[in-house]
Amino acid sequence: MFASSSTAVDAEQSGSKITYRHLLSPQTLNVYNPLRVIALIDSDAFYAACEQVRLGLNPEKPIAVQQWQGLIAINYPARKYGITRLMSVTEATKKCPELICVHVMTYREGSREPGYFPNAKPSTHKVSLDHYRRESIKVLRVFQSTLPEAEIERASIDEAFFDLTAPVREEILRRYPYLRDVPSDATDGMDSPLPPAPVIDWTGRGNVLAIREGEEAGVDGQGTWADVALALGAEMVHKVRQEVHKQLGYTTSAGIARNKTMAKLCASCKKPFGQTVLRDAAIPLYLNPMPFKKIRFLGGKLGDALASAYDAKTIGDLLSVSKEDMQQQFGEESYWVYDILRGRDYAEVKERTGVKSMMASKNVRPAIKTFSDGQHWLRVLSAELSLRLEEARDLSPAVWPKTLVLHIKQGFDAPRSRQCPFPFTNALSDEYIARLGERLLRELVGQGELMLKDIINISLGFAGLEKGEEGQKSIEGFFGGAGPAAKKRRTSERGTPMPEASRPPTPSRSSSAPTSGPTLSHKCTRCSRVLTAFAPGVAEQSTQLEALKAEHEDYHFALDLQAADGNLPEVQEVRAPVGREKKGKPKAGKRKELDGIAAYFQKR
Ligand code: TTP
Ligand code: CA
Ligand code: CA
Repeated sequence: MFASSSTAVDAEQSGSKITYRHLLSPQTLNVYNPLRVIALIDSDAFYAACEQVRLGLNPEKPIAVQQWQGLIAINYPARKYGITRLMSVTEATKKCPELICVHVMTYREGSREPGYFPNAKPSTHKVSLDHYRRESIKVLRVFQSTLPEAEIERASIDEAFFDLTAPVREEILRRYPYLRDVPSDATDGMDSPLPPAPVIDWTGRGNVLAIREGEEAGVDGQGTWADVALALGAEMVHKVRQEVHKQLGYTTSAGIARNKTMAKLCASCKKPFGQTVLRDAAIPLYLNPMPFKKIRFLGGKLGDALASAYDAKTIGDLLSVSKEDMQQQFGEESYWVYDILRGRDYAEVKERTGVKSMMASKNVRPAIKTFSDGQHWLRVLSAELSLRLEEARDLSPAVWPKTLVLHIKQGFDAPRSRQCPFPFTNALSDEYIARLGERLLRELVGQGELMLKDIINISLGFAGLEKGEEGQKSIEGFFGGAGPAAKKRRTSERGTPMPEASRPPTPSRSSSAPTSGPTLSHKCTRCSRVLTAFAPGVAEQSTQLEALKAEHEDYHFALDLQAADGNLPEVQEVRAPVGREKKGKPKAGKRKELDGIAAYFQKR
């Protein structure tokens, strides 16, 4: 009935052993449950869609979002003209003269809010993704309100994973109430297999990937209870996607499968505004011919090493490699590669808790040569940070950062940073942040006007964002709270001198000691970027480093997705780690040089 184990599907996934326990026992509600349903929803041409909706443009018109002279998002009507990401505006308008190009919002010195400023230039302005972040939160809210029972993990600015196992289980029991009780004559009790599954009508549930070559996808409705679970999950996903479209005007695409990797992979099969279901039995036909570099985490050096060690290109090419062989070549932990090649992935969908840090960063072109240049960029970065902190406080009023951190990168030197406490104030302003930032900069570069070495990246960030004391919240409440009224009040205060009590304190030597002491850092094995935690305590640093790593992984995730489409974009301002991507072929295949799988990536 199903593919043999040598091709892809293990017994657990085949559905042949689905029992009452899998459906009824709370203990089986875990990543190994064969009735597990995971979805990934990704917004179509997200930034372009945000601009189309914001400007009230006809969605059929070709629209692209530009950052300086390059394009970073292209809607589907524009893609028909062969316009791709990172094409220049000139080249794109040659291909499609009616293309509507919207420049991303920017911060410029002197303006408190980012705006759609004409003549935005990298030498004076900084890209702002605030509008897209806000829209992304709105989409998340619709997800949460439409599917309150689902576990939702925001995976990047425009996509989220859903664990639908629990709501799907409820729905199975609602529609097929005869499954609620184990039949009295079932010899193995809870471990007895479920009765045969009903024939599934896949109509309206999306693009259903075929099990066999030549099969008209989705026609074969006879399946397992695992397929029924996917079909019900697909209904839920369809509903939530319609809701996003109705409420916000954004189209999304989705993948529905047994796990995160498979859901992510098949989500791009029917773009735009489509969804795809990958049943367990359809995994071999879908996966085996695929270049394995398309898979999350196998796109980089590890993928290169696998290709060279086994002279392989596709997933199918690697299926003959035994687990033992792989472990010998790539270390103990390569079991997950072995699993992924067979469509198995046991990573959890984890709701991410609130932000712990935020950072505004700028790769400066031209480089900062004088202290006044530095002041200019600090004011631009402070405007962004202050807005983002206000927004975070609108969502969660008592949140306040413990520290302000400044990183600079001078030439090829390793980045350096200083930090100081960030005292609470009722009158948060750009100036409040910028003045502290200036003092940190002074500590890093000394008193002169001329920099000894050009600064090529400057990043200002908050760390240790936590809910403050209750008292702080109530004082804030006394002054009008952190909601819209407070926002208005703060806005009206802009430009007026800061009251004495809310002036930033002078950072003391000890409070702004270099963070180079016991700082936790992590070197990304894919791009060699060094991620450094800068929170004050070791425990906080460890949490922060995890968050930075997760964010950085998302960044590669997005790049991998794009690579799957045939382009490899390099965008500097989307996320802001300091450093540069290193290129070059790894030496692969030799045990000594590999040092296990750890040489290629960080354990998930
Ligand atoms: P993606 O989801 O990768 O792409 P997309 O939403 O534009 O298009 P698709 O329909 O194929 O999903 O990225 C989401 C947004 O992130 C995108 O609209 C712009 C931004 N982005 C960049 O700025 N640079 C990049 O390199 C990538 C990959 C994305
Ligand atoms: Ca997208
Ligand atoms: Ca995406």
